[in-house]
Amino acid sequence: MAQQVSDLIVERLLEWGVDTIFGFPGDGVDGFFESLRTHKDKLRFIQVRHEEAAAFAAVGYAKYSGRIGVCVATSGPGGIHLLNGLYDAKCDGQPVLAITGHTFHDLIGMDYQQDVDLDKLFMDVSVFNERVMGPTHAVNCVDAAIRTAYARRGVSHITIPKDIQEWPVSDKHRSGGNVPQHSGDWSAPSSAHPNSALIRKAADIINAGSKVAILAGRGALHCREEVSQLAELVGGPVIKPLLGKAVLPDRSPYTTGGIGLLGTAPSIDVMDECDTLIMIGTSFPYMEFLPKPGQAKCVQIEIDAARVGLRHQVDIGLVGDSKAILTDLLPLLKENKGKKFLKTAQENMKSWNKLMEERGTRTSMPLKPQVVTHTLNKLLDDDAIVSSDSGTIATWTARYIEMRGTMKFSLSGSLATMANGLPYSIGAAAAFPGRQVVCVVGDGGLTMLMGELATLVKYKFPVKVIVIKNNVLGQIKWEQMILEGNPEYGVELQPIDFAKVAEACGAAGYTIERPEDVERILIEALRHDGPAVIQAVVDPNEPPMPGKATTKQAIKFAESILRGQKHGMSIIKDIAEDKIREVI
Ligand SMILES: Cc1ncc(C[n+]2csc(CCOP(=O)(O)OP(=O)(O)O)c2C)c(N)n1
Repeated sequence: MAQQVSDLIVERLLEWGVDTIFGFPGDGVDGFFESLRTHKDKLRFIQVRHEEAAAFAAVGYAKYSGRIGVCVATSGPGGIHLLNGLYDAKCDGQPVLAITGHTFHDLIGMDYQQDVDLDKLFMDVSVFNERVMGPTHAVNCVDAAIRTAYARRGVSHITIPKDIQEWPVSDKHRSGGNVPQHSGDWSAPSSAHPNSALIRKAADIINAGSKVAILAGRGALHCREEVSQLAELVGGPVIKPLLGKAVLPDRSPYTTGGIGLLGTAPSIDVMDECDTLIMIGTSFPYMEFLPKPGQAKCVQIEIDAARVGLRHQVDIGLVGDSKAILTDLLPLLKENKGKKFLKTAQENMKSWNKLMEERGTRTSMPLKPQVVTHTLNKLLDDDAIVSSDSGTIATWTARYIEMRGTMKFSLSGSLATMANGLPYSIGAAAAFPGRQVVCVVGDGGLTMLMGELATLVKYKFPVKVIVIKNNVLGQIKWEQMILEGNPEYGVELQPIDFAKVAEACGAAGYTIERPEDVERILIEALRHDGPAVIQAVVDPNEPPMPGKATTKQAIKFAESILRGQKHGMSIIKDIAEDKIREVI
């Protein structure tokens, strides 16, 4: 039975089905933590080592489970630390609730200890953002926060002044208009549905196309069957932006895999040649990889009307749930008999997969990062949950970790932040005990939130952290060279022995240095009954080559070498070797 305001909040969270909350304590949330303590049998608190990780863990939890992720932080600095993770939720449209403390209610604005108006600070990041004013406001705030986070797929924030958290439950100051128990704990799924005339028009456009391309993002993750049927009917290859990597298995005959700099060459060909584009649940940002304006007719299926036409001109926009819309659309589509466009894409994928296999099985030293992810892929369970950080690791993961079975995959999509990979895995392990949880991270990204290795140990989360150790901020090194034409600067990292760090935290630590050891050590580490860090010491000069390098990129690269890029000849040798292997 609720005694204080915080109890009302915790009990309402329980009524909404919240079972886990990630966070870090502080005097600004002492009252709330007392309620967490008295409800600990029903609501699990996962203590992380940095509030940013709490927010990322909540995003990972939301992304993988589809349920709201919840995090808590103290007033002032704790709340400020949450922000990057909350922006990740905002940018990738995930329902996350952040609960923070504020200073005493009657000292707000008086420069008192930790007097940061987090509700003002969080205005941009949140879709719902309120100060809890007392016991009769608390439940209304929780209900509105959770409903809004689900409905608008974003961040809700409630901040509770330190003393109000401990105010006794009472109706004494209830306002006349605030009818007791008027607020409901029910979130309605979106019921928007386009009318049948629009769906007919969309079908006509698709039926008139002879080279149909399908771009299926995170909004299509729940319609694998419908997307496969669509691809089969229209003979259209499916391209998957990274957040939609699990829409289809990577070896499905219908997909050409990823898009963008870390995508595949066959996807580039499909986009270059298509005459019709069907976009499903995607706001993939890099428009230069989409068909050129005027090249293709476009049907966009999208839950958020405001995003229709955001990246590409649209002939018909169908707003609503993609599964429901595809179910209505499929019976109206004519079968493309020859399926020539799809067959060509399938042939191209054979060559691409062969090339990836070549690059992933090199036995030369230094060890190539692709050899690690290529081998890891073969060893993963068919229901593994894999997270990646931003960096060259995203390229190695995108290209080598193949979705199959019920595997799930994510990374920080639109925000593209570093350091999310390990905390996403904490969220995944909390949501899915018993499933294999793995993250592939860079040495730069891991160092940012390395304390979370201790969190894995504390909660016995058997997460396997694969750190691709190149002692450099690899992605930026290559961007400086290939996109800017500059020699690398400010990107070298002081080497760290991550296996020893893991051991110091109480996890297992493994080191891989030679290609011939990769499989054996990965098998041993994956079998380890607990958290483990596997550091793979790799070639820092292995470039994350785009699916098709452009002349401009080659010129910029040459410029960087001429302007003094270190190890220029060794990099050229690596690239030349890759090219030679492509042609022989
Ligand atoms: C928080 C944050 N800071 C900086 C960046 C810019 N950035 C993107 S990738 C990257 C390098 C990542 O290095 P590392 O984790 O070592 O992975 P690698 O690229 O070497 O595989 C940087 C600095 C970012 N995306 N996020």
